Amino acid sequence: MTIKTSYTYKYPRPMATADALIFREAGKELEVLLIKRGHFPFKGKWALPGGYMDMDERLIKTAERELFEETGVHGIPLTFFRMYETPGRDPRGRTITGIYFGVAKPDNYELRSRDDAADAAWCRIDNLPELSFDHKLIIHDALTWYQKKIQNGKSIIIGPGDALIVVDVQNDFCPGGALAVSDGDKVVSPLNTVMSLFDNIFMTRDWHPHNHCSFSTTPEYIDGSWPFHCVADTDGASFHPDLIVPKRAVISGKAFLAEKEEYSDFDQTGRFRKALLERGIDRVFIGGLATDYCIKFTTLDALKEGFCAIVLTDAVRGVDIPPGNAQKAINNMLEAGACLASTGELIRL
Ligand code: VGL
Ligand code: ZN
Repeated sequence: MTIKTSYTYKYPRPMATADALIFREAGKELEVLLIKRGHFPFKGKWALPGGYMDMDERLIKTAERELFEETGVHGIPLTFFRMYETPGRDPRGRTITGIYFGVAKPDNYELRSRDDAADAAWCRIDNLPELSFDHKLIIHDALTWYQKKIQNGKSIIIGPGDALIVVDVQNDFCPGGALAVSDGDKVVSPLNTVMSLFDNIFMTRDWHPHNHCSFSTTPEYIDGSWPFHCVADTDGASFHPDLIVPKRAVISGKAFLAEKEEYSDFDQTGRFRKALLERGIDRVFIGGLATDYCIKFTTLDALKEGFCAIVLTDAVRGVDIPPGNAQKAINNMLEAGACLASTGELIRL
C-alpha cells in the first residue's frame, strides 16, 4: 500500500503510538515488562515498550513490533486494552496511544534490549521505578482490570476484531480418510468449543477436481505427492460430521483448479484478505488440518498480509512425514512472527 502525503500539514495533527503491557506471574508476585528509555523524552527513565505506528501498519502490530525491537520478547498474543489520549501526556506533541496487553510464559522471559531502549527488565508491580508519560496510570488501570477479569489462565480476550479460521477439518484428513492425519479428528472438540467466542468464522475446505495435480497413484505423502483426496462434493471432502458449522461461518473451497495446488486461504485474488479487512479484523486464530501444510501456509500468509496470527496448538494436527515435520512447521511459523496459544486460554468477556 502506498499512502501519498506531503508529511507537512498547515496545522499540527495528532500522532499515534502503541505500547505493550506484558504481565508475568512470578510466584506470588506480579511483574510488568519495562524498558529504560534511550532517547528524549524521559531519557534514562523507565517506560512500557512501545513507539510510533508505521504508515501502513495495524496498531496491534506496532505494539508487537516495538515489544520485539525493544525487549527481544515475541510470540505473546496481545489483546487491546484501551486508548490513552489526555492532552499533554507526551511532550513531543499530541499523541494517542493504544495499550495492548499480554501475559508472558516462561519461554518469553529472556530479555534483550535493543533499538530505542537502553535496558529492559521485569519489574515488580508493587515496587515500580519512576515512569515516563502516563505509564504509571496505565499500569495501575490495567492491573485493576487484570485482577478482576483474568482468571484460570484465560488471558486472550476475543472481540469483534478477531476471526477464527477453521482449516480443512474434512473426512479425508481424519482417521479412516484417504489422507488421514493421525488424531486429525481430535481438533473437532476444541474448535467446537471456541466457535461461540467468535463473531467472525471462516471455514475452508480442500476442494479438488478428480484430476488434481497433487494426486499420485504412488503417493509419497509429501508436498506434491498425495493420494486422491478431498474431491469436490464427495464424502471425503465433507466436514467431519461432529464439526459445528455455524450459520454465520463463511465457507470457502481451495485448490479447485486441476493444475494448481493451494495450501493457503490467502489466494492471489486477495479475496480472503479483503474479507478480513472489510470486517476490521486484525487477529486471526487458526486451527484445523494439517499443521505442516494448510495451517503453515495460511499462518505465514496472514503474517505477510499484516495480521496477527495465533495458532491454536491443541486444535491442529500434522501429516508429520517424515516425523518432526509438524514441529518444523511450528518453528517456521514462530520465526515468521506467529503466536501459539491453547484454546483454553481464550475467553470472551
Ligand atoms: C492439505 C495435503 C494435501 C492440507 C491439503 O489441508 O493441509 N494437505 N492437501
Ligand atoms: Zn489437497
